[in-house]
Amino acid sequence: MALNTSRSGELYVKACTLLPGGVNSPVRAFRSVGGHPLYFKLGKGSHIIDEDGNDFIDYCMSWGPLILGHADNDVVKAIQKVAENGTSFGAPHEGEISIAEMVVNAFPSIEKVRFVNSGTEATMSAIRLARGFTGKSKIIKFDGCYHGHADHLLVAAGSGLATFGMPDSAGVTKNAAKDTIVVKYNDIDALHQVLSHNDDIACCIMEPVCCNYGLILPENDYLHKVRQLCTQHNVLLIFDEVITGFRLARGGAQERFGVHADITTLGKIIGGGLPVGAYGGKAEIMAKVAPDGPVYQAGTLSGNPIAVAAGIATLQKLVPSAYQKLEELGKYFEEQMKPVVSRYNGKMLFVRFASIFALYFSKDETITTVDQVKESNMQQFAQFHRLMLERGVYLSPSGYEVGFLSLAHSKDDIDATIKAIDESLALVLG
Ligand code: HOZ
Repeated sequence: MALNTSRSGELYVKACTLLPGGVNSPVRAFRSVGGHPLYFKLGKGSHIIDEDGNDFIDYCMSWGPLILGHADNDVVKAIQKVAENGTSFGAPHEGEISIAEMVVNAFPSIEKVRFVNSGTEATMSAIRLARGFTGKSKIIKFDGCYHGHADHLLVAAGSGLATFGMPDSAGVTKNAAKDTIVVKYNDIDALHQVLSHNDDIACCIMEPVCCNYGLILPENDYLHKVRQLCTQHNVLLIFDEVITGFRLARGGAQERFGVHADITTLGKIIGGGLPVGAYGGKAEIMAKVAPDGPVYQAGTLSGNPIAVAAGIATLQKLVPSAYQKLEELGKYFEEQMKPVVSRYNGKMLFVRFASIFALYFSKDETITTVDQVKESNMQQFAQFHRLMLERGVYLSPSGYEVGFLSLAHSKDDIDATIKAIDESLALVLG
C-alpha cells in the first residue's frame, strides 16, 4: 500500500535548497510524522490531490479556513469577479463595510472591527490595543494556547512550538517575553492567584477552546469564571477566535458558551482561504486604534478586496442550516468512531466538538490539560499518520494539531475515513 510520492520528494529536495525546511510554515514540513511533505496541485470539495496524483480526503483543510471545502464555486466566482476590477487599492472600498457588518452582527461583543492580514497580526494588535487602552504592561496567556508568532506570545505555545518541543523561540529577547505571564488552562485557581498578586495586567489572552494543543475543551464554568475574574480585576479579556470564530457557531465560542470577550481576534474562515485577520471589540476600546486614537497599527494589504470578497462569499453561506449540517456530520463521525474507540479502550481517545476533532494515543478517558496531551504517544501518532496517508486520508501532520470537517465532507467520506482509521489502528495498537 506504499504511496508513490516521488514527485513530491523531488520538489522537496529542490525546495530545501530555497526555502528553510522546504516549507513556508514549520508544521507542514512533516518532521514530527516522518517522511517528506506532500506538494499539492489541486483541492476540490473535501479532496486534495498531490503532485503524484494521490487523492486524499482532507481533514487539515488549510488548518481551518475552508469550512465550505476546497475551491467552493461561489468563493471562486467572487474572487474572479473582484480581481477583474483591481487586486488592491490601498484605499477604502465597499466590501470592507459589508464584511465588517457581518462580523459585528455575528459577535455581540464586537461593535467595531479592524481587518488585518493574518491571525498573528490580529493577536499582536489586540494586545497592543489592550495595553494602550488600560495603560498596563503585563499580559496573561495560557499554556498550550497558540496565538501566532509575535515575540511576546511565543511562550509555552501550542502548534509548531509544541510539535517541535520548543518551549519558546530563539530570537525572542528576555525583555519581549518578560511581561508575559503563563497560567495553566482550565485551572481557575492559578488565574485567580496571578490576578490577585499583580495590578499591572492589561489583558488575558486565550483560545476559549484550545485548538493548537490537540483539542482541549474548557471545563464546566471555566470561561464564565475567567470572564468574572477579568472583570473583577479590571483586566481585558481577549478571546482568540482565529480558529473557533464562525466555526463553533456563527458567533464562535462566545455564542456557544455565552461568554463575551472585550476584544476578539478572528482569522481563517473570515478570509475564505485567503489571508485575512481581524480584531474587534466595544466601540470605546476600538476608539483607541489609529487614526481615532493613539494605538498605531496599519497595513498596505489590509482589507484587500479579493480576500474580503472570498470572506464575504464564505460568511454568506454560513447560515443556521450550515452549522446544523456540520453538527450532524460531526455527530455521525463520533458515532461511527465509538465502536473503534471501544476496541482500543485505554489506548486511544477521540474528541470532537462541533466540526473540530482530535485523536490521541492516550490512556486517559478525557483530556482537560496540556500535560495530558504532552504525555500522549506522538510516535504512535506519527505511525498512524503515515498509515492514514496510505489509505487516502490527509490529517494535519502533527499530533498537536486538530482535524476539521467542512460542508463539503460527506457521510461517504466519513465512512471511508473510519475504515482507514480502523485498519491503521489495528496496525499501530493491534
Ligand atoms: N499554525 C497553524 C496550525 N495551527 C499551522 C499553519 C501552517 O503550517 O500552515
